[in-house]
Amino acid sequence: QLGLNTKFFGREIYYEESVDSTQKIAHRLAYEGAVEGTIVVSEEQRMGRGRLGRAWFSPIYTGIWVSIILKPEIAPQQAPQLTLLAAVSVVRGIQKATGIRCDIKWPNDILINGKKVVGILTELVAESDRINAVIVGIGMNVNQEREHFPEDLQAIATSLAIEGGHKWNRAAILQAVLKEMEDLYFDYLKNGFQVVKLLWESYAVSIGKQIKARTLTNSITGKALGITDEGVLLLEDEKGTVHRIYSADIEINE
Ligand code: BT5
Repeated sequence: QLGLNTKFFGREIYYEESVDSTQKIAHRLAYEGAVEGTIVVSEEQRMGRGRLGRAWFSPIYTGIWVSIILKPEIAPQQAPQLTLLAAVSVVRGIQKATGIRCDIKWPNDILINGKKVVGILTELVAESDRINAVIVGIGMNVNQEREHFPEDLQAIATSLAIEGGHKWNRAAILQAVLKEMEDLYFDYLKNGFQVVKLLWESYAVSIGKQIKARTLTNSITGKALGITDEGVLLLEDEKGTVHRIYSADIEINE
């Protein structure tokens, strides 16, 4: 019913009206042995989640709340690459479907005019050092008006309708994003991370800028040099020391 033009992504589709979180369902399906490319889409999430236990606002009929089950043969430390791959796919899919150009802020934010329009959450299903599945969750604000967002989000969040001036066909955007992601994913499995890395760098707004990275334990200010082949952010502080940032929230200062 989503009219997908992909071969593998969406081979199995779980389409729901309302769920706690599509991630939660995808985890269960992965545990039960779901095939690669299985997707879970819901019209609403009652407990949509972001990173580090944060909430993801997922109101009914206005967004695209989707989780994709992947089964790449990669090491756990390569998993951040899939977040970047998803980000590139989202930017390209949105551009194809709507003509709207988005930026990427490391690691998982998609922005338009500095406001967040898409969030990506990559979670692993792993046993000891082996990955059984990677669940990529994508939350896209499509048809919300500004007043649909809770007050605390109005200053930092936006939607494609707000930016584009009219509502969009959500299925068409999902199709475009999944098509980009499938193509890029199979290229990645075959040829490695380089193509994704180059594309990612071309959409990234944080690279070369002064940023502040807040990790769970501390905060480091410096210049974002780029990303490594594993998708780790390299940050050079005032003393010239280069830090490898695996997970953080980034504030761009310049
Ligand atoms: C993310 O987390 O950006 C990952 C969001 C992933 C959502 C998808 S939807 C499908 C799948 N199922 C789920 O349950 N989750 C995934 P993070 O970087 O931690 O950002 C979370 C922060 O973004 C919140 O603390 C808010 O400040 C802000 N936020 C919450 N909802 C938002 C929204 N709809 N639009 C923009 N910003 C939002």
